[in-house]
Amino acid sequence: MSLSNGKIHPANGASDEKEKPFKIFVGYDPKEDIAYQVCRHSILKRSSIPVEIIPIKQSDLRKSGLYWRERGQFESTEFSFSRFLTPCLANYQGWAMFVDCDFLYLTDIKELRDLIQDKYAIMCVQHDYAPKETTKMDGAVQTVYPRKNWSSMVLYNCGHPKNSVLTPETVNSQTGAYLHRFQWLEDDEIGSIPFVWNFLEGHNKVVENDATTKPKAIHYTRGGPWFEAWKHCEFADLWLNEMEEQ
Ligand SMILES: [Mn+2]
Repeated sequence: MSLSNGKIHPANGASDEKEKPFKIFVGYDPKEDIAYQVCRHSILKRSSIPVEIIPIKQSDLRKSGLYWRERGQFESTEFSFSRFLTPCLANYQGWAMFVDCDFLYLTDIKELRDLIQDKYAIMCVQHDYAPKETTKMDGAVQTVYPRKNWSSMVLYNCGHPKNSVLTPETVNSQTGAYLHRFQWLEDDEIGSIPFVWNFLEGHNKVVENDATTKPKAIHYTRGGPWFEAWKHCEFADLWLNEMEEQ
């Protein structure tokens, strides 16, 4: 399979032809290429608005001089820090989304985009969550900290003045705590999105007859079916079906 940058998906619905594509930056790790492909496919297939999906590849960012920090021992993926370049990569204009590659979308991304409110600097699912596992995926150490998982899917108001602090210099030098806890923002500048848009496999639960608990995007945060150890995880069938139909 080949990766294509900046694939533009035409609108399926009756949206304005002049509408700018919604930019979606997906964290890319060469160890999880298939996860990226399936995530991308799951968004494009259901989208009724034009979207532009751009993988955040550390090797490309290093070549272009936007990323130079050394990999720390607590970074479980190649996009642990580079994700915070999202506003920069979107030229500090409009709204753009960042999402980890280990997501599977089950719903039209337009529904998520329609939740955007310009008064916020960012919007995300505000999990109250402490993971039970101490290791994830291929054994990389997992750390526990406040706002865990909040940064895995974020809508960035890239032109918001507060986000201008997210320069390459900041992203390359600041601590994990500063970045992952959004310490450049006040609490009331962070908008909240329903948890079903970052439904944590193994943690969040579907409640029978409660439509508000039905996942719109599944996050295989412990490791997904593309890893041998997780091939029977909850919702594995949905991911495997999506992979096969590509
Ligand atoms: Mn993840």
